[in-house]
Amino acid sequence: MARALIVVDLQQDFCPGGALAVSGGDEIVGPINALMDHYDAVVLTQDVHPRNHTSFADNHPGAEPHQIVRMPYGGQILWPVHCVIGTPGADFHEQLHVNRADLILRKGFRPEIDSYSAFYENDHRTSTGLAGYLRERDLSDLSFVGLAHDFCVTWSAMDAARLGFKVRVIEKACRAINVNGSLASARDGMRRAGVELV
Ligand code: VGL
Ligand code: ZN
Repeated sequence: MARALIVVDLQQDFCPGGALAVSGGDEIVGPINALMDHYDAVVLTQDVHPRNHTSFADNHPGAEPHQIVRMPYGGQILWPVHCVIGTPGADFHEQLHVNRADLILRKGFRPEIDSYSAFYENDHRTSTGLAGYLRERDLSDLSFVGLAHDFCVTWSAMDAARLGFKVRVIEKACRAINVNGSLASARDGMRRAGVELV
């Protein structure tokens, strides 16, 4: 049984100065680089959206960011335009040790559906293929870090637990968006799903 560090969405747009900046997002880059030495594998996830993505408030006339709309796959929070494919905002933080990655997994590239989790798009059905990759490499012990704690980190960790992986979230190497109590309910959900918070 081997151990993987999964670094979620440590990209320019989620760091201070970015389009969907998470407070203190840049503070975790150094600690995450240091953690990489202690794992058998490093996976980076990258949130990438086409400009016409359905999660952008801009693409819903009259809508504002953080508003919830109904999609065929369920409720969807609308976000500011962020991580548009081919723009600097979609790039990783410039200090992140990207060359240490075994795998860079992109998600959110389909215009009609968002993907918070690194395992499934927001319909909870469309697979990204990550579980298969990890299983084939016998990477069954997973530690999650990155952005945002209460969205992409949480959804990824909960899916991983449901899929039978051993899952830990290293909270000091995460930062949250925290809209409408989202961090508290995220931590609650993770504990109930059997995710270890350290
Ligand atoms: C994320 C909102 C929209 C995240 C991505 O990485 O947590 N949050 N897209
Ligand atoms: Zn996104």
